[in-house]
Amino acid sequence: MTTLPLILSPDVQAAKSAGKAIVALESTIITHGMPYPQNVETARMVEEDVRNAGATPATIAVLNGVIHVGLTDAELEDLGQAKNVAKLSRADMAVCIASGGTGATTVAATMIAAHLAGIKVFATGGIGGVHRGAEETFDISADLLELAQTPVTVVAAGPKAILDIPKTLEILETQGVPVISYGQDALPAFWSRASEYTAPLRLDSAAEIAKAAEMRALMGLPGGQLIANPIPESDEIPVDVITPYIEQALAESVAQGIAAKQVTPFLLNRMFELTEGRSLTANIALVRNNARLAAKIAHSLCA
Ligand code: PSU
Ligand code: MN
Repeated sequence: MTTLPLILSPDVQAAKSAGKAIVALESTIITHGMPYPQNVETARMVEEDVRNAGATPATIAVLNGVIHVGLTDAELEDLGQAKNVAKLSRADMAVCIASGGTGATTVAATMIAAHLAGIKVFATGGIGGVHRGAEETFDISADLLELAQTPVTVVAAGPKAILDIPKTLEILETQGVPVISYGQDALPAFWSRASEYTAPLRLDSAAEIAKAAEMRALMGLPGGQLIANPIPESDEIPVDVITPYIEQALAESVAQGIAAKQVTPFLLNRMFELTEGRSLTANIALVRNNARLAAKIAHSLCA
């Protein structure tokens, strides 16, 4: 019988053995979510943010058929520069590993790897969700179903604003996923602090978020929680400013027949071009903000 090829970096292994706070980080945001070199710079800053908050960062990727939990600086740099890296989700992760491939992990795949490594908290930018036009395309991110079955608390700035937010909330509710807005009633909308929708749930401290995760486990309920953490005010792009760009990027993706795994990277890249880099600056700020909150939650879970 083959064993699972899973390697924890020395830092992550040490933190785990000592029962210290660890925050998982994904790699698709590096390979498919941001251009080089800002992708690698951001990945490094986010790791540093987690360290400054007293926790250990564990960036996750599949490299040559091995799940790596915690990457070296050289591995981060290589991933950030690599072209044509696979974008892995629940459906294709095992095939990639079995065939010795290399791939970046999405929210779904990062949750799977984090859980295998015993990590309970994960920070990202925005989760995937129900795409606009899903009633025709059926394009619904596997991130949503992963949240329903894998016990990891995911800190994001809400669903990405390119998505159909009410439909995304409906699926999460059907799947029994708690969607918890942090410190406000409104559901955050990625680049903007507030969407026009009220979040189903609200908590105001990392300790309460940790307690809710523990309660879910005590009840034997599978799945994680989605923490929607609003982008800091100084970094946000207001809804009325960002909306026309979203509409344009979406119209172009439809006109060009962009589908499946290409949709989200295409839209994020077009938003970067249309906003002349402003969407990227906001994206970087929100990921860092999420990493800081995730570190606090990880601490509370250790206490
Ligand atoms: N957050 C970001 N940028 C990203 C992503 C998240 O700020 O690029 C990635 C995550 O990996 C997420 C993926 O899982 O986008 C969603 O892809 P899809 O819509 O194809 O499921
Ligand atoms: Mn999709």
